[in-house]
Amino acid sequence: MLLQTLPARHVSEFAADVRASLTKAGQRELPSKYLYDEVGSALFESICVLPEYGLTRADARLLESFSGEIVSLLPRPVLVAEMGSGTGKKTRWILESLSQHQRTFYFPIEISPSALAACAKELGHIDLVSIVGYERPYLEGLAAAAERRAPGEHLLVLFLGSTIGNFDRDAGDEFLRRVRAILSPGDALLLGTDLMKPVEKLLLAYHDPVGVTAAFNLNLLARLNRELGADFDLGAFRHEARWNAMERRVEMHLRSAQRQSVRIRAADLRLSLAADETLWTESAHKYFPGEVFEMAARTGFRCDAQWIDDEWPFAQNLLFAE
Ligand code: AVJ
Repeated sequence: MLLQTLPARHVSEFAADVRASLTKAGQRELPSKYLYDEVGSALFESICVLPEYGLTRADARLLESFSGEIVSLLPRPVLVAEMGSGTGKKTRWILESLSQHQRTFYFPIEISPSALAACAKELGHIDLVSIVGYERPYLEGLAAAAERRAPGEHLLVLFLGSTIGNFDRDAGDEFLRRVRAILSPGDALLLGTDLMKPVEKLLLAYHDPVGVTAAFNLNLLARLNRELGADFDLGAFRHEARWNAMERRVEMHLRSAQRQSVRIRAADLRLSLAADETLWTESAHKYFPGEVFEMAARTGFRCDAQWIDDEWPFAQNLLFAE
């Protein structure tokens, strides 16, 4: 795989993001994208095989069963760009179906270098598929991939695994509009969305009894210690998964078990945390099937098809840029 990298983004950007989200008024936050360093990405891969976390298997089942049908609905020739490819395991089905019709360029876009390397290894040997990876933020990578398109070639953008669920609903709309602005009419977006299900089931998916999700969440503090010279005592924080019924999302928090003070050297910050105060680290929004058609219509797309898993409510949605 050819790897397109930008000059290493500076620690200072990470430090500035952390500082801004920890010092904003009201609920303190940490940006969820920083959960995925090498350790975090490995822990996320483990989450995906937990019996309580059915999301990734549902996503993969739908792609395995319907990639032929999905591909048959696409204009060709088509280039494939994937935002947040992870290890690329689920994408094999789409690339194999496509390569029955055409030679295919695949552009995985991933901020985690370890995930991108795994992706190259996983998908690097499919006949008639060429990979160029972009270690960049999603929209920058997508713009770069779109530039590689020759006249008459379309783009299929993959945004799988319900990563859209990390965004608040308004921010999700805004993100889809930005994706749309990079696309041309007739280009496709395959969007994976985790659907509403009973709350007990959702909470178990984000608070598994083995503690893998707790480790994934706490690793963010360990990362701040490693990379920003912070002194978080991981034993003084508890993982928490909360259902926010108003927003229809699971929120992950880290709850401070006691009054404590933490220093984050590279962010030039000293934090005083009250007992029971939380740091909000991630959101996972859940959708109704019909909601996706409305999201598409609001953001310059048309949703032409939707496939829903029978075992774990999850939808693949095929959108076209209008
Ligand atoms: C990768 C963002 C889709 O929200 O379900 C899993 C991340 N966090 N368990 C999700 C996650 C805790 C996951 N996404």
